[in-house]
Amino acid sequence: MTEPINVVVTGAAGQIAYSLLYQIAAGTVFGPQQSINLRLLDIPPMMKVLDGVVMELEDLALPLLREVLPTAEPAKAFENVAAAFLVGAMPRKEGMERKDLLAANVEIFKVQGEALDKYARKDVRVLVVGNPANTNALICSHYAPSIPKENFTAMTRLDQNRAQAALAARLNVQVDKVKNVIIWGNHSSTQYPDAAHATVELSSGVKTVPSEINDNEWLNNTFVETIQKRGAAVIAARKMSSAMSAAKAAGDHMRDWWFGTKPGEWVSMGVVSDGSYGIPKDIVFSFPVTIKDKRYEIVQNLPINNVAKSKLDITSKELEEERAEANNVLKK
Ligand code: NAX
Repeated sequence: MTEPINVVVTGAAGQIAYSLLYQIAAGTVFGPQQSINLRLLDIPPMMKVLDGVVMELEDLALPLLREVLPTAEPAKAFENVAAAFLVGAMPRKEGMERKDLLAANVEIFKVQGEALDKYARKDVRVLVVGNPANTNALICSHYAPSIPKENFTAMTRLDQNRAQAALAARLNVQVDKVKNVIIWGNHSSTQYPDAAHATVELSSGVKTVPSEINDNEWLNNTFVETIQKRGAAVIAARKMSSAMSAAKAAGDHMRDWWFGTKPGEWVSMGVVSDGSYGIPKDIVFSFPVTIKDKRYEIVQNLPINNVAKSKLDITSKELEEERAEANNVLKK
């Protein structure tokens, strides 16, 4: 067993963290040989709830789990962390407009970016889950200039997993037979779930998903809208937002970042745009990436047709607007 690494989860008393912490402690994210010191950050009113989470973590009796530190102080939570799951965020309340939500979150992610800059390892891998995840990741990176901006990512893996599952259901195959579906853009209803490059493994060989489904109307409209609105559908049914599936996706994202993608496969992650596919630079945009040695590369040269191009424009425009609103807040 290797030396423990420090891993921070923010929003640790919340519902996504409740499922995520088990995965981290059980070894499904950082591997079965990697022992973990957990740092649990939440806000002062949640400290009692967090005590209960700590008790349950103890009661898991998992050998990989070493120290567990519940705290409301970013300076302690981010001390020497190798990986950060930034799950905690200000939720949208009734009557709140997007810019109010952004303003509240800009403040949170500024503080956490500064704490990462000061206390975390310089090679820390940061995954932002809390919404608006893409723009929160951008702000966080901005306030942590000593950490490479490539180390800040936003989660669109839940959208990818949803898309993969929807395609597998439509094709009536096991979910892992479908590969390389892409989520482009923002983790919001403007995201573009794109099955154009996806493949499916059938007994007759590997085929492209569009040729097997053979229904452009379904692929361009029904499928896209179903994935865009899936989060809202879960809320309508459960009266709470996705948590179990969000936590699984966060674990998937970090595990692939840590251990790499399989040959011929890519995954979608919100990363700082380098201008690939004509996307404006310096927004956190979800691209297909391959990962090796804990470094990702944006998959290049995928053909983008006019339908796709117009959808990429919509979601990048929204991210530029979010960035402008965040900058306005920061200037005040
Ligand atoms: P909960 O409301 O259950 O938990 C959030 C926790 O964060 C609370 O315990 C709260 O006290 C804490 N928190 C608030 N401000 C904090 C701060 N400054 N520092 C530390 N902790 C703080 O929400 P949950 O369902 O766990 O969702 C968490 C976030 O994930 C939300 O922003 C949600 O919108 C977002 N999601 C993102 C997804 C994605 O794919 N990127 C999908 C699922 C989810 O909707």
